[in-house]
Amino acid sequence: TIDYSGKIPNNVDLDTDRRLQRALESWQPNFLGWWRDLGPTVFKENDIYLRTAVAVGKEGWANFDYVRMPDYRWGIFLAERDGERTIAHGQHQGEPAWQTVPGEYRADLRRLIVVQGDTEPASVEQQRHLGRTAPSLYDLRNLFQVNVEEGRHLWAMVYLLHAHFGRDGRDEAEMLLHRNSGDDDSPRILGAFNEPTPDWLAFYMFTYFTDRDGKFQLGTLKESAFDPLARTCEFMLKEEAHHMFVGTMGVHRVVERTAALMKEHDTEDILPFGGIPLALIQRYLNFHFSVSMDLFGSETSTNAANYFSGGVKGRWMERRRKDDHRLLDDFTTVTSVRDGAFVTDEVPALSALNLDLRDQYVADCNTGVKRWNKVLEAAGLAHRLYLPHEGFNRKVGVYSGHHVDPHGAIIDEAAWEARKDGWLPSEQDKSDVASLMRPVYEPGEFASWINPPSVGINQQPVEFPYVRIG
Ligand code: BYC
Ligand code: FE
Ligand code: FE
Ligand code: FE
Repeated sequence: TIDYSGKIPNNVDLDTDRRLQRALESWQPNFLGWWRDLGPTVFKENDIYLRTAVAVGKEGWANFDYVRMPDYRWGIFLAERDGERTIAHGQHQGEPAWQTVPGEYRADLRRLIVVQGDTEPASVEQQRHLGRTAPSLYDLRNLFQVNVEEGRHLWAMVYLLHAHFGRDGRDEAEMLLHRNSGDDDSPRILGAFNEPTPDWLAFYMFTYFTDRDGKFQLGTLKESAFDPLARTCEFMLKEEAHHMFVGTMGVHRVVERTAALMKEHDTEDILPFGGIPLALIQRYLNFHFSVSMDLFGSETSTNAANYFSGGVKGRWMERRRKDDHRLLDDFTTVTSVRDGAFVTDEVPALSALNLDLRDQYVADCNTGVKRWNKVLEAAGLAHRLYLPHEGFNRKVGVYSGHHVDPHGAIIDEAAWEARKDGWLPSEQDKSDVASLMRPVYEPGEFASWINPPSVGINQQPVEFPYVRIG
């Protein structure tokens, strides 16, 4: 269970380490200042129906109640320690998991924790204006739930930096609040986290595709030989499940509404009837999928090989894999573009672990697309959504520097420039979506472009006042 008696809720016995406690307590006001300045711009004083972690076990870890966001109890929650845990992969396979950071892996671990930590506040910054235009109180509450949990994920990484990386760790923790999404001078580290999230369609796509990168990266860090990191990520993944839900069901409800309007008016052009056209949804999907694919790094990466061999990062579902978990003699194939054509090369499996993870991610992304297409099918429509080709709109890895259309045709610069507005959200698309983004803040009412959910949060009715207005 979690100790809520001190300034910082935790289940790591923070009160037994005064130095660490003081260091974190002096970082806390910086965090709160950042939340005030760069967190949600509206509803700062309202009661929001939020869940807070009360324990980390399988059953009943969350408590739901009204809370004002600045009073949210952000804290440090690690999954329970398994004293027997051994390292599952790499050259230290079978050895006990590390409770402290080995000097040899200090730089790698610090880098991974910093990159992970950087994404969490970035997403809060990206989403800070969305409270002005939510399609319902239910959705507004879900936005804020995601925001406070991303804030807590920052705490999770800051704890590791303070507890295990000394002076450097404290400096890195400061920098996590200093870099800001889209900032000209000190932007966030990874590309997708400097893109704006201007509207609610972008928000659902972001939580579907970009939070899902989080799910998969956390899944690999959950396998880390560094046990405190593994345990932190294990608990973060429980919170992450709700972020996946927000994305999957958000897009689902938009598609339901779109399908209904297409049938009712017998046209694809449903914008005049207050709906989001399917072709526009596809362009948003194309964008968010492709920038999220970039988050996996290069297909072949010596960083990734070293992380795996050293033990600092595993693979998705490492312990369920049926190989030797060392991969020293294994090969795999990587596709790239050469002389205007796709080619496939054999490479050491160790070098292609970013691709291994990305392929798992793509398979998972497809589950939602199938689900959304069932909505279209049930409505008797022939249209379908799809994931664009893996080479489409890529800035990182083997496809960067080439142009591939969503269907997988390699095209030249001129063709790309001429046609990209049909594949990616255009300025017109963004202003069309913006024109629909009017707040709907009566309990149980929903904007014209989205269906209500079938059930509410925590068994409350859909018309429950999830945010108390006025
Ligand atoms: N943008 O060797 P490579 C989440 C850099 S999301 C800019 O292929 P590696 C969340 C790379 O840093 C999960 N730069 O890279 C979601 C490297 O730079 P250096 C976040 C990029 O290391 C929603 C160089 O290019 N967690 O939690 O194999 C809301 C060479 O690349 C990008 C993690 O990412 C990019 N997209 O793989 C809230 C886990 N991609 O070293 C939260 C930790 C690559 O040459 N991170 N570069 O200066 C990692 O495991 C790895 O750093 C990466 C990159 C997978 C990101
Ligand atoms: Fe997160
Ligand atoms: Fe998330
Ligand atoms: Fe070693």
